[in-house]
Amino acid sequence: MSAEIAKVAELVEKGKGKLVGAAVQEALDAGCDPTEILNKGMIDAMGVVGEKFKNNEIFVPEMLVAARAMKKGVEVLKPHLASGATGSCGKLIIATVAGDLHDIGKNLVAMMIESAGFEVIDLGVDVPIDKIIECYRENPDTKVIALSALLTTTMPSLRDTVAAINEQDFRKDVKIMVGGAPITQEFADSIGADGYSEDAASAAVLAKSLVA
Ligand code: B1M
Repeated sequence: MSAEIAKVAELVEKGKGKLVGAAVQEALDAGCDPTEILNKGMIDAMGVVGEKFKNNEIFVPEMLVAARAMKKGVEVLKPHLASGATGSCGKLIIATVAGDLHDIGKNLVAMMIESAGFEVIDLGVDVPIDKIIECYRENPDTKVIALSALLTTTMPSLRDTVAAINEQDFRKDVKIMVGGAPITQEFADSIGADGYSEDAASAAVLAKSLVA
C-alpha cells in the first residue's frame, strides 16, 4: 500500500474527519487509483475499526467518528469513482431496512448504481416497509428496489421487507436486489429476492443485468 493510502487509512481509523478529505486529495494527486483508495484506505480501515469494536478496544462513539471520517473521504473520491452517466436505466429505490442505521455501504452502492445510469431514490436508513411500498406507488416506473442490511439482527427485517413487497400487486413489474455484510446468495434466494451482490461495484453490474 502506498504511503498516501496508508495515511488515509490511519485517519479514517482514528476518525479524523477534518483531515481525511485532504489526505484523499493528496493520494489522488500522487496518482493512486481511486478504487484502491476506497478499498484499502477506507473500507479496510472500517474493517479494522469493526474488529477493535468487537474486541472492546473502542466503543460506539469511536465507530461513529470513523464513519463520519470515511464519509468525508468519499465526498472527495466520488467524482473520481462515478462516471456521471444519466438515468437512462430507469429508477431504482434504495434503502437500509428498518432497525438498521448503517449507511456507508448503502451509500457506496447507491453511488455506483447511479453512475451505472440509474436514477436513484435513496430513502436512507431504518426505513419501514410501508415507506418503501409507498415510494414505489409514487414512482410506479421504478425498475429495481435495492435493500441493504448490515447487521445479523436486521436480516429478519430484510426478510420481512422482501416478503411484504412480494405480496404487492406490482411485484411482477419490479426486481428486488439485496446485500450487506451478513447477507449471502443463499439467504437472498431463501427470502425471495431476485438478486444478491457482495459489494458496490458488483451491485451496479447486478442492477443493470436485472433490467436488461
Ligand atoms: Co456497527 N456494527 N453497530 N456501527 N459497524 C458493524 C456492522 C459490526 C460488524 C461491528 C463488529 O462488531 N465487528 C457489528 C455487527 C455484528 C453483527 O451483525 N453480528 C456492528 C454492531 C454490533 C453495531 C451496533 C449494534 C453497536 C451497538 O450499538 N452496540 C449498532 C447498531 C445500530 C443499528 O444499526 N441499529 C452499530 C452502530 C454503528 C454506528 C452507528 C456507530 C456506525 C454506523 C454509522 C453509519 O453507517 N453512518 C457503525 C459502524 C461504522 C460499523 C462498522 C465499523 C463499519 C460499517 C461500514 O460502514 N463498513 C462495522 C464493522 C465492519 O463493517 N467491518 C460495524 C464499510 C462499508 C463500505 O461496508 O457496510 O459492509 P458494508 O457495505 C459493503 C457491502 O456490505 C455491500 O457493499 C458495500 C460496499 O462494498 N453492500 C451491498 C451493502 N449494502 C449492499 C446492498 C446491495 C449490495 C451490496 O444491494 C442492494
